[in-house]
Amino acid sequence: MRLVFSLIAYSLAPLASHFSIVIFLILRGLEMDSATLQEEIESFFESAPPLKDSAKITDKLNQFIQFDSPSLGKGRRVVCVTSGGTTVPLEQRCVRYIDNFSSGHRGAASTEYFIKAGYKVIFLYRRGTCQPYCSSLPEDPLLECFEVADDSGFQVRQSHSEAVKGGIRNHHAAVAGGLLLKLPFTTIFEYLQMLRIIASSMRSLERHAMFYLAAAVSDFYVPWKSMAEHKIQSASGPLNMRLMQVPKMLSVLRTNWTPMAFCVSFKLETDTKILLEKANMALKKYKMHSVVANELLTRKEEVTVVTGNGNISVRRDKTRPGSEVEDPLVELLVNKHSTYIKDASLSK
Ligand code: PAZ
Repeated sequence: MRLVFSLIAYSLAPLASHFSIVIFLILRGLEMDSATLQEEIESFFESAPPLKDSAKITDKLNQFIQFDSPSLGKGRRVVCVTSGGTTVPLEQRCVRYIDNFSSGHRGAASTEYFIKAGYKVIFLYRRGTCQPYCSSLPEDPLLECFEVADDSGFQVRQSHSEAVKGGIRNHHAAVAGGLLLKLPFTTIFEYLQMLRIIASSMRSLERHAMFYLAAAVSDFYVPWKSMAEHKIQSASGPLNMRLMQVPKMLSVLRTNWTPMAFCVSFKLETDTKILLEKANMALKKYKMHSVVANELLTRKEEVTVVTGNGNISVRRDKTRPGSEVEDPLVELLVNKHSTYIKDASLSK
């Protein structure tokens, strides 16, 4: 018997050393990957133009997060909703830029549903995109909603009075009640610097923090230092430009910036054949709690929430006029967030 064991052990020995080499190489590869990512991230932030008013933004965030009126009670949940697309400037004194498509509707509508569900929302949005409580207003609210009453004043047109009153009332209640903080960005540099500041302010909230990352974030950028200062001249012929890859901040957000927060990212594709596969990859690679997969043309009708426990299809309720897919989507994610918070208290 002993001989049999010895023979088995003897024959497995080379295999075991082979396995340990393979495991060693995988771990070493992962270590090097994360070291390279860390370097890329540092170099991105070091070379980015400094964020204007970063001290003011930090103060606003701290006040917003700390403020809880006694009637609201302690332990309120805070979600950071990102919305709209980031731009990539091609010149330092920017005339031309690359843009990422997003109207900001998803972020603005979701913000309203999160506030309804009792969350405080940090709305990190692209300047000029859709805003919460404005969906019933016409495209140019100032010019279309008001009319001159007499020489000394103007008034709301009857046709828009309900939309204007409702929008102003709800927006004021959310801001004055300490439930909504709006922070605008334009470029990829501003967006990522602000996201990092927000994450560090939300760190202390631990599991009560949520990220709902609906913004369309650039994958490629021109590093600030290698960017032309002045407007690029067309007289010199076709333009050759090397774009660097934007380092994937989702994994540092999850593992370093706010490791306890509940993180939901979005994946947009135009080819439905690869959508779920790409969303699954993002779920695993960036350790997201959920990834919302959506296709460009149907994004307002349905989305698929990809989780470690399977996929959930979420659709707009077509029987209700004016219903939005963000309504059941936010409801589902709020429930998942509650389970995530409860799981922690059960394991204590
Ligand atoms: O802003 P919007 O309502 O027009 O569109 C929302 C969206 C498609 C930008 C969003 O749902 C999304 O998928 N954001 C992530 C995009 C990406 O894959 O980078």
